[in-house]
Amino acid sequence: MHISSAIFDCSAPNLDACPDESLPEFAFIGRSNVGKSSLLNLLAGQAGLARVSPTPGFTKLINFFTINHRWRLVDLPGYGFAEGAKKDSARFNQAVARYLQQRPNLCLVFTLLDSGLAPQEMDLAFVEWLARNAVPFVLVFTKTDKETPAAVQANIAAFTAAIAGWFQQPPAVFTCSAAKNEGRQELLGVIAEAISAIQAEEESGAEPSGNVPAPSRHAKPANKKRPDLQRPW
Ligand SMILES: Nc1nc2c(ncn2[C@@H]2O[C@H](COP(=O)(O)OP(=O)(O)OP(=O)(O)O)[C@@H](O)[C@H]2O)c(=O)[nH]1
Ligand SMILES: [Mg+2]
Repeated sequence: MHISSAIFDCSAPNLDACPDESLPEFAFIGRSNVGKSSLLNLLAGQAGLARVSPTPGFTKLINFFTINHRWRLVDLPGYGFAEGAKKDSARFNQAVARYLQQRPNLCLVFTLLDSGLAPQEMDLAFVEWLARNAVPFVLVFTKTDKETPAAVQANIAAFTAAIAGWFQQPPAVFTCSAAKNEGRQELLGVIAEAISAIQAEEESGAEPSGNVPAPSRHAKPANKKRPDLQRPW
């Protein structure tokens, strides 16, 4: 897919402040410092679009970027950042949870995991929460340039084994390195496929198949409130 324009839209502190629901959205989530903003920039092809920082907890608002005037990338605040005002951190987490549970035009979530780490409790708990809340997502293992391929594969295998029992159909798995410009085409391909599926759906007027990562939530009415299951983060 060719990216012809990438424009910062707005930053929202909560769901009510998010922009209109007219465009399909692809959101990045994961622990603080895992590389969400860096991956967003890699996909957009614009190094300084989303702010990147070595300081964990840097992205504090829900940031929207419109791509090709047709769809959006959404940079979410990371979870697992303990410092700072507890109250603020809880508020942001609640905003992220509401965005993930209720945003009707959220098409797909890229859940980022550090490829250099064995499965982390918080990531496992977060993926379980996504599964329980029927949020469509894929896994993206980041920073592969920092590890040997064997170590990356071992960490991926351990994580996918740990979550296997929660899914009839396990989530798709990708790897990336923003530092080495790797993974861009594969992930843009996922987005292109999802957008094509939305177009096909709209043209046929048919109900979506509902298989993850099909864009099953696009263009549905905003009545999606599911039971407020306990958030692990
Ligand atoms: N070696 C390497 N470093 C990376 C990569 N991606 C990101 N980083 C570094 O990791 C740090 C965090 O990157 P960000 O993109 O800001 O991470 P984030 O997940 O958006 O962080 P928060 O907004 O704080 O939650 C920065 O110092 C980046 O330069 C990568 O692929 N390889
Ligand atoms: Mg960030």
